[in-house]
Amino acid sequence: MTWFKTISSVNFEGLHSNNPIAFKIYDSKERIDGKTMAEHMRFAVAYWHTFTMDGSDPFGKGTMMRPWERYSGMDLAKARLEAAFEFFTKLGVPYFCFHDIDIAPEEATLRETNRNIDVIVERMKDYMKSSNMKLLWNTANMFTHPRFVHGAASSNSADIFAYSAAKVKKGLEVAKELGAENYVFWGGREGYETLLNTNMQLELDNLGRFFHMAVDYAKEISYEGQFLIEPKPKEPTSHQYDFDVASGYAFLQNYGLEKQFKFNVEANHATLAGHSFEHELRYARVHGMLGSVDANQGHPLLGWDTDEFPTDLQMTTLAMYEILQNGGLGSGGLNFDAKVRRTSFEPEDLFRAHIAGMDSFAAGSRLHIKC
Ligand code: XLS
Ligand code: CA
Ligand code: CA
Repeated sequence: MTWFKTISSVNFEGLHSNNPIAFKIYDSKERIDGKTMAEHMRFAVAYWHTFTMDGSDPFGKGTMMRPWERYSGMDLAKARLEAAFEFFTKLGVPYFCFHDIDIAPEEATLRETNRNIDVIVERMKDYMKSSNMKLLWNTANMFTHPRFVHGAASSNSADIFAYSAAKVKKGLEVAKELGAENYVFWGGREGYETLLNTNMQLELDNLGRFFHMAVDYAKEISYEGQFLIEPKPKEPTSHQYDFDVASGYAFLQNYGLEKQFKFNVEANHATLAGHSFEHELRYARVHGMLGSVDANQGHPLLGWDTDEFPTDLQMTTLAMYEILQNGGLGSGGLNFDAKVRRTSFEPEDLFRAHIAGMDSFAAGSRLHIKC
């Protein structure tokens, strides 16, 4: 089935073009400094924001009725997968990223959920082969289900620690199966609301143990992708343990994990921490810890995680300076952890938003590479 009927493919047309469904600056094949633009940027689409979210916010229901949502359960997962690969191919990005339960429905037991994941992963492998798409990273969602109310690895329940470990075990197997170039840990609910009911020492020790278990299991199954921690200072908890790159780096050193991990730096999380995006990138870079980037932006007037598509050219320019000084992102890339606003409910808006983000980063890099 064709899901995006009004779009054929997005091409580079240059600055003179008035076509909203065309790149004005990003030319994937243009070679600059020995690399194509596609190789410099390594763009990735985030499965969750682009294919699973419906535009709901704390004040209102979803506004986006995606055509694949006429299905449910595994039929929905299969339709969404087909739509996703059509989108990737038409947009012309080389990578994508997902959480386990973005791609397959969660069931009452982990065994059943994993069975669903296996079915989708098998299909995904075929789509990846025929489209040449690659997986930048996958991760486990350990924050949506009520069982994660007190966190996952830092939960006060041993059962939840074990459940989370089993989810990551599966995630690493999927990463190996699909050749994921990185595996991401974003802290989810690893944090606290008040110290009065929190054993911080134990929670941090458990987090450290959890990461060591993941590293050991990757070794056991010969998964060689790069482990990444994605810092965020707050939201959902008031105090997230991976506050920013500096505190995350101190944590990794304290638990003897600094050689196994790098950072996935998100622009909006930098803003929430009271830093600039380029500060977080620089801090990671000068410590040899810059692994990948969640390329979005926060709203300058709002204090929460708005995950907007990046269109601030000053920000993309300063970010690309850090990335180029770093010699590129290695196995990392620029992942659009960004969502269209709830007023942009037409499927075509997904293309417009990604084009704006890709052109903005291309503009940011051009300034440095050309001069
Ligand atoms: C949430 C995070 C999340 C991670 C992946 O704020 O940005 O989306 O990137 O779990
Ligand atoms: Ca975010
Ligand atoms: Ca993110």
